[in-house]
Amino acid sequence: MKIGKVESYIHERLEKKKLHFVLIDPDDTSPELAGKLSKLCEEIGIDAIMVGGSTGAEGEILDDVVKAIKENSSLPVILFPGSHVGVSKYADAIFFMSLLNSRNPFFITGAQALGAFTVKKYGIEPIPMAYIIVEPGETVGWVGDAKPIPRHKPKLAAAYALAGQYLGMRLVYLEAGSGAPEPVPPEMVRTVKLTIEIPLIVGGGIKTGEQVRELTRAGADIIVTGTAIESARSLEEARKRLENLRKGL
Ligand code: 1GP
Repeated sequence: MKIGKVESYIHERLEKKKLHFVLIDPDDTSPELAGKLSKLCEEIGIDAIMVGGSTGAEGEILDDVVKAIKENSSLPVILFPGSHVGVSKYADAIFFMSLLNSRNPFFITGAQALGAFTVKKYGIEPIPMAYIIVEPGETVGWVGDAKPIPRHKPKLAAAYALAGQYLGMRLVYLEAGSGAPEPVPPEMVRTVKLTIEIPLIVGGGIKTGEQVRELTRAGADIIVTGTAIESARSLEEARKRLENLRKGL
């Protein structure tokens, strides 16, 4: 499978710097707000917008949010699906991800099989990604029936990440879960980064520039934040929070 436009864009940018993606969950964000947030993201230098969630991110609700983002910014929109229903024809790419440490085969290969023809029909660029859930895992850990990696067991995370790379996946995503009290431990990020040769994405519970600094220094190539701006009460507050996070890049 050849590398598509969005994946090339990610690689080109990674040659120069660490990246910051913002996650928008259509279940909590109206299309109008998503449009405004995406404009803000582009203004302050966010590299891509991810769209998805564990619950409710499907059908018209998903389509309307993706359309609003596309109308308001030129950033790539990458789907971050909770299952086969998280596909929208308006997106540029999809993290074609497998929850490697799920106990339920549906989240490892089942949803992927159910969604594959939809991705092909719509011509969305698939980017194969190993998705690994770390404690506490939050909603996605529960919904995805994960056996979350214990926070003090970095080698277990590295073993899954390397398995993902050897299975042909081209990105690894370490996920503490949206809204987690603490992000993935930097020590775990360091161990995984030393083990794999593909880009490492880290998300879940990242709230401060200091945490971003620790994680990028430990080896995270791409940082994902969602709640930080989702919970902001105004666009101004969202801007401030994003700018603070970006100081750590
Ligand atoms: C969740 O990693 C992302 O999938 C973002 O998490 O909402 O905690 O930033 P937050």
